[in-house]
Amino acid sequence: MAQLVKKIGELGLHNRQVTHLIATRAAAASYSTQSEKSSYKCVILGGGSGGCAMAAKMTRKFGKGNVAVVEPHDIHYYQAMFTLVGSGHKSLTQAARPMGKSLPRDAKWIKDSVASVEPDSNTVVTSSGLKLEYDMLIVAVGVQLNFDKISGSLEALESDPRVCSNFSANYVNKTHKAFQAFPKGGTAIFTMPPLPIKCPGAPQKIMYLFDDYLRKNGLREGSRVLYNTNLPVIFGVKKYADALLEVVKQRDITVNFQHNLIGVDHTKGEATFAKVGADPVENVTMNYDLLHISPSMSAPEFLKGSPIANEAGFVDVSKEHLQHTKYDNIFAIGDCSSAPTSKTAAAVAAESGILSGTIEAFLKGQKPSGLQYDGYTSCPLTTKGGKIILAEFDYNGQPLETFPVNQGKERLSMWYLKKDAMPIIYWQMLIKGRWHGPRVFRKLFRFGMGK
Ligand code: FAD
Ligand code: UQ1
Repeated sequence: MAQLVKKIGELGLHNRQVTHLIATRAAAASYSTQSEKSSYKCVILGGGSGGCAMAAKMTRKFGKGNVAVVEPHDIHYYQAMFTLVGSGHKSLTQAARPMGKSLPRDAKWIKDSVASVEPDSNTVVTSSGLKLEYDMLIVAVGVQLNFDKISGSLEALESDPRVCSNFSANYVNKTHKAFQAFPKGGTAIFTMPPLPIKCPGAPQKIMYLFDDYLRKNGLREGSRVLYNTNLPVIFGVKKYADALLEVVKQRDITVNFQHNLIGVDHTKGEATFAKVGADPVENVTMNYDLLHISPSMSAPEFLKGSPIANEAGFVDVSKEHLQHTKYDNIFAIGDCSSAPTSKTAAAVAAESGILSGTIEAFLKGQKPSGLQYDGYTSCPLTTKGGKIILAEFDYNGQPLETFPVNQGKERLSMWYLKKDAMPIIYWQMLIKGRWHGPRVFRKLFRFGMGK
């Protein structure tokens, strides 16, 4: 309970929500002592976007007591809102819900973390030593943040008010404070690590909102805004890359391609970057007055080297149906899967619809034959307060836009879609397993023609 109170302090929750959170936590705790059962029809690993969506679907299918979710955290975060939390347009409280309220009531929440998966004996082992047997397993554990790969970054995030990161619930609240403390004429650096990461647009979305903040507060003149990216391009899809290159030009933002953040010295206010591909090795050190860090990411540690992972550590599933390539009763959804899409909640939504069909086929003893996942993913690029370029594309990097307008243009309508409509869709539909992405609308707007 002491830990919960600390968490509440960190989050700055209101009294009503605190009472509610404690009540939910208590209910969930008694839930997990209710039964000794350790064998389930369906075990789901992770209670994030994909885990909640599939838990809702599987509970509706198999009924109470047949689905277990292993998830160590008390709070579920709607991480896609973190960009607007960092920019000060939303609060962290608005992006948080108690885990017990995010998971379906009829699923059993096992508040523990997964230590290993033993697919040959259909068993999951948790950190506390619990052994769970499953008929089918859905892996939805997301990615881990590797701040430890950037020397000095964690110390800087802990103790330097100029250093922030929208990628972590622990540090996202520092971002807007760092905006407010930024001195006119200073230098702000936004970093982009090697892929894969979740929401690869997020490292630059917050930069545009910062630039907008400076302009609105008369602080932009004489100040420098830098985007230091490990990549050789600003975005992976040409249509949106062209639009974003125009945005950085108009806003006088300096883009340093192939610069990978390797170290931070917060005592000197310095960030060091390795020049990617330089031979001999070449590093460059820059001063900062604000540093927004996007860390590199990988599959969670327990997956790396596990029998269900590929060489990179991601769950090895077919990219069309999300079923394991070797174990028919294992499936993956979201950021931890090997599906080579851009990792987003929008992708999770589309994948959840596909996975339902795959699981139906599996339960009938058949190979999946229905709709195939085309890699649909979406990235709402906040180019300023009130404007968004809504990137939507498939596995081949081909635009797959929902609306019958050019989404490569900055639009106010898409801002409202992200700020006001998406949270409703997320909380009321996606995590309840009732949102499979905007495919039906895309079809509708095109009178059933096209993809
Ligand atoms: P997650 O939602 O991260 O959930 C993984 C869960 O697994 C977590 O609850 C974790 O605690 C749990 N877990 C981890 N390890 C273990 C273990 N060993 N045992 C048990 N449980 C474990 N997406 C969009 O579509 N649009 C956006 O605009 C957007 N913007 C973003 C901006 C930011 C700053 C960030 C950080 C993300 C953004 N995303 C966006 C991406 C989106 O949030 C993720 O792609 C999505 O949450 C992936 O869902 P998931 O279920 O795979 O992983
Ligand atoms: C989406 O489906 C989704 O999942 C809920 C997001 O994550 C929060 C998104 O950011 C976006 C843009 C979509 C796509 C939805 C539409 C209506 C284009």
